[in-house]
Amino acid sequence: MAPLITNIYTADPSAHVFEGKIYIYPSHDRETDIQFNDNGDQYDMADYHVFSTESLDPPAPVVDHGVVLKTEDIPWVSKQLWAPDAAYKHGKYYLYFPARDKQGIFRIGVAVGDRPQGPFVPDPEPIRGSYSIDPATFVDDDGSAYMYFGGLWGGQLQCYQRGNDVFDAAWQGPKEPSGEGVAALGPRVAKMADDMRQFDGEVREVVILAPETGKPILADDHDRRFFEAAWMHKYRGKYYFSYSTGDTHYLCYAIGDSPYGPFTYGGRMLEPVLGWTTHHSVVEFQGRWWLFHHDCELSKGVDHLRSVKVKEIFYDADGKIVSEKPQRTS
Ligand code: FUB
Repeated sequence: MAPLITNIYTADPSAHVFEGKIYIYPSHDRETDIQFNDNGDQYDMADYHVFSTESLDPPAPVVDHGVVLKTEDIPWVSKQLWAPDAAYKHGKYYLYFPARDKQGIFRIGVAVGDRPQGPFVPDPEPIRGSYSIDPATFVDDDGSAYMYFGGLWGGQLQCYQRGNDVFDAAWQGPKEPSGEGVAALGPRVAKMADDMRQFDGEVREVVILAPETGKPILADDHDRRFFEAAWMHKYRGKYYFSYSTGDTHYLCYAIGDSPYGPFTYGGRMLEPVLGWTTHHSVVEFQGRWWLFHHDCELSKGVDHLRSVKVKEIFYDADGKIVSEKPQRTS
């Protein structure tokens, strides 16, 4: 499958349907001399572009709307503009992004625009109470909005085991809890305030249950535990929380009845691709479902130079995500 975007390196695609088109909000990967490490220092991105297309099948040209936000414009940011997302509410578009603050701690910021392609004006401070990486914002049918976030190792989620307000520096780096019977750390969710620029209430931990035990997935279960790259979509009234397993390189999903969870592990959506990271979004467009993701084929395997791709996905009669269109017998 050919990359969708080839004029620059892009990763972590968050796709949305706005104004009848697909808009893609990716990270903008760039060349660097920083060597690969498990803290992710080589992902040294400094700006965001927005892309759009009118059709995925048949494919239409993908328009690069250019730089919509950059490090120098954001007063609180020191470096590393990682995986963004976008949302629409009350006539405004919101670009959410994680970055390191001047103390080197990841926070999540918001920038506001009038059009889906930007430009976006950043708030001068990060969202109060935000931390870690990979924001994914989901606006439910009743207009309530939620942000899912978090990422292990370089993403610093493991630094908050003592509470949302306590950054434990001893856990920095490629570390996470482990041990027999220890539950995996969950991603986080917060309801968004009506202005979409702050959290409305507490940050909660999301629980992902193992179907065979009905208990939280364990920390040592690296094939299924949450690592990073949260996404939420709704299919036939059920909430599908999807994510990357990081060091085992799967994209998985879990299904629940509430945007807060709990979610029960449902399976894999994508097997490992070329490159260490895997990250995605799921969107319905023109009556079909699409998985946006990235790999390193265009850069011939350079981990920090990724390219966005898209493939169609399907649901079977039980609501499981499958990669081939199920045969209908009736
Ligand atoms: O692009 C930088 C980081 O790599 C993202 O925040 C993670 O999800 C992983 O894709």
